[in-house]
Amino acid sequence: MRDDYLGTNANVKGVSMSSGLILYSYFRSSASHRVRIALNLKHLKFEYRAVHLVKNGGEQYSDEYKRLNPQSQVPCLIHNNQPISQSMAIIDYLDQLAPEPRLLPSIAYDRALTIQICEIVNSGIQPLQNTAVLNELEKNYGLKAEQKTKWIQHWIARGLGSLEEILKKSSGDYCLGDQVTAADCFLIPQLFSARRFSLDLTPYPTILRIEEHTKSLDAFQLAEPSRQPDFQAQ
Ligand SMILES: N[C@@H](CCC(=O)N[C@@H](CS)C(=O)NCC(=O)O)C(=O)O
Repeated sequence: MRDDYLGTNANVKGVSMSSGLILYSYFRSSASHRVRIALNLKHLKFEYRAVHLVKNGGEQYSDEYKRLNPQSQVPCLIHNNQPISQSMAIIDYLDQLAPEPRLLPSIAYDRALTIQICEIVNSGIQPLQNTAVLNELEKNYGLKAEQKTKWIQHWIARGLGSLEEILKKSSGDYCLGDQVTAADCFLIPQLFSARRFSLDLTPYPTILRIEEHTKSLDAFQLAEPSRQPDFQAQ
């Protein structure tokens, strides 16, 4: 067991709930949102530690946080003093730790389809709207606010368009039939970002139908950005 990762966290606000799991998160981070849903679905209590991605140039760049995640991104889950970053890896880990409900299905094709849906969000949409990418576009390529919004809308629409086609075939109440999977954990937070950037979601009726079903689940409600201790209205 490593005990050299966790410092005093002078720069991050903690809300202690006395359990072995600690989640470094930012209320608006869609990747953190995915993990919050997964933890809630599995009824795993966790201590929430907020990392403000904007304040003071971003707390994710502090030396203290970089010891946990050298990539300077949230989320980062700590278990047994060991850090895990990348929401896909975290959710896979949680599936090993607490197998019910299983978020990555055991049937090979269902598992592949789940990961396919997750990755469309994880590598096809979210990285293109990440804070660091947007800052780079602004700073070194001169993009103005309006152009950045168009850029974001373009990539989200492209990703949601392909998801809509896949989900027409794969979904029941949720992305894969009537069982909640990791695919739902990835899809729903992306819709919060889509709305934040004023994307018209009417071309995606299947996605909106799935979202309606998740809205009735506590695990999804409690994971929403507005329910987090570091939430700030804008
Ligand atoms: N693929 C990563 C994405 C992580 C990520 O991009 N996190 C964003 C917030 S959603 C972040 O920390 N951004 C900070 C920055 O860009 O400086 C995951 O799934 O965990």
